[in-house]
Amino acid sequence: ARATIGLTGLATMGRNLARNIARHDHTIAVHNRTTRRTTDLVEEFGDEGDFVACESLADLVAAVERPRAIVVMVKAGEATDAVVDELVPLLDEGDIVVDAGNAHHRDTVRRQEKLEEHGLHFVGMGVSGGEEGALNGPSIMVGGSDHAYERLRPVVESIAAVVDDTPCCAHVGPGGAGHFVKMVHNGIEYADMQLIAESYDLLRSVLGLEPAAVADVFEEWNGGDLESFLIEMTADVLRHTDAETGKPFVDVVRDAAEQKGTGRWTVQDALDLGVPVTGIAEATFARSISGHTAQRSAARKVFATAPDGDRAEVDREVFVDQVRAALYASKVVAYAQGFDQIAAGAEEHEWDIDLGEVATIWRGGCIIRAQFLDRIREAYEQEPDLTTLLTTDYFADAVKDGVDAWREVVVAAVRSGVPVPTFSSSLAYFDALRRERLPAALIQALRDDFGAHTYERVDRDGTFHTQWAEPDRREVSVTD
Ligand code: NBP
Repeated sequence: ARATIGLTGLATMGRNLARNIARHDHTIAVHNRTTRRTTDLVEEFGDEGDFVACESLADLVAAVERPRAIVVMVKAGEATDAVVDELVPLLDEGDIVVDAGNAHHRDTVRRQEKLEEHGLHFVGMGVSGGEEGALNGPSIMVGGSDHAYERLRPVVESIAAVVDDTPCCAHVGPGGAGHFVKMVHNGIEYADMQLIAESYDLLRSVLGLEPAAVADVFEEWNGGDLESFLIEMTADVLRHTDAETGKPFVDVVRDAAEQKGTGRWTVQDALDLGVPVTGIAEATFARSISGHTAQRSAARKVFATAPDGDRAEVDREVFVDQVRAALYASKVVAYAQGFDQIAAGAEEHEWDIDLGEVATIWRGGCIIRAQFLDRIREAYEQEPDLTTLLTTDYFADAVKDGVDAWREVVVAAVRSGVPVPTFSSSLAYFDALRRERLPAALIQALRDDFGAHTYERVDRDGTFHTQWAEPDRREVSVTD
């Protein structure tokens, strides 16, 4: 055995991750179910590092130094189970299986428990940054035992993206913590992209700007607080022209967004945890609406003649800046909600996740990398048990400065018939949080009326029920 680490699953992600590992001077044993992928990798990129090509999983296991670390990078779900089941009898006590795919954290916990019975460690490793990140430095979120992380650390730290001399990888916690944090990362990515898409739609539909002009706006925004990989990429994509038709590329792409499921998982998980991640939820539903082509076409037929609303009369320069401020404020809300979910998940599963560290490792490598994350890191460094990011000085100022613009933009969107679900729901969340009294009081009263669900009072402790059906509607205390 001479390899430091083994990796099975050499499709797009696995192949690039293997090359990244080899380029950092670790001997890596590689394997794929279809051997062709293994031989192709070694033929094409063998000179990048020290690869040990293996034809079978047994060969792979035999090639790695003990305690072994075997990375599995296959299609999430059944394929992962199949590979893990095949690996288990080949391994020895103390060996480590690392699932680097996008698994659900509950599956990770299940696999961990199963492997524990065999004296094996199972690590759920979230890898963000897509194909390019896997090759040149992803953001890596590791979940599993301390022992397993110590074994993996030299490899993981060397292949991760680096920001300010800090590798973008961390042992975020035990159990499914790594895959959980990766899941919320993807949820935030949904919200971030939807906010960008709504901003683009507003600039185009309310101001009538062409995609190339919208690209100019995004490029300018990338020089300020909004500076991020996605904003930069938006400018680039909007400037791109379709080679075949000469039209703006964005106009030849079918407007039905796809989803592989991590956004949906995030929202489902948030519902279970009781965390209002409205930004992520609206972004997920917006993709879903876009894909409902039958409903969209039926509605277009019936409502074709309904007025779109009047295109709001706005000053171009003022409106562009208002959209920027609204985008930033909504983004603050979406991230604050995502971090709330991580905090709630950590508490629920007893994972003790350091939120500042999460912000730190998202600064590079991953899709949502942004300057903004430095501010989040600072906020959690100052106050690790922060109730909400929204109220820390920097973010509170951003929201206070932007709130008038935010309202103006939502009004202009509503008036112009442009759907901005994430802008408006983020604003609603902000307004709900800061409201002195919420109409939840009426909901409690109604629940007590139809279902005797009881209520609490603002003026004294205890739980009460009003006898609504009795003529005197007497209030009774139902406290023990
Ligand atoms: P895919 O998700 O397309 O999976 C293809 C790989 O799975 C191939 O190596 C294939 O082997 C193997 N495989 C399958 Br399918 N069924 C198998 C089985 N029963 N036994 C053994 N191997 C099996 O690859 P990917 O796009 O590289 O993604 C890998 C993982 O990384 C996924 O979990 C994905 O969610 C995650 N991820 C992807 C991205 C991204 O940007 N693509 C980003 C972050 C994370 P074969 O060659 O023999 O068919």
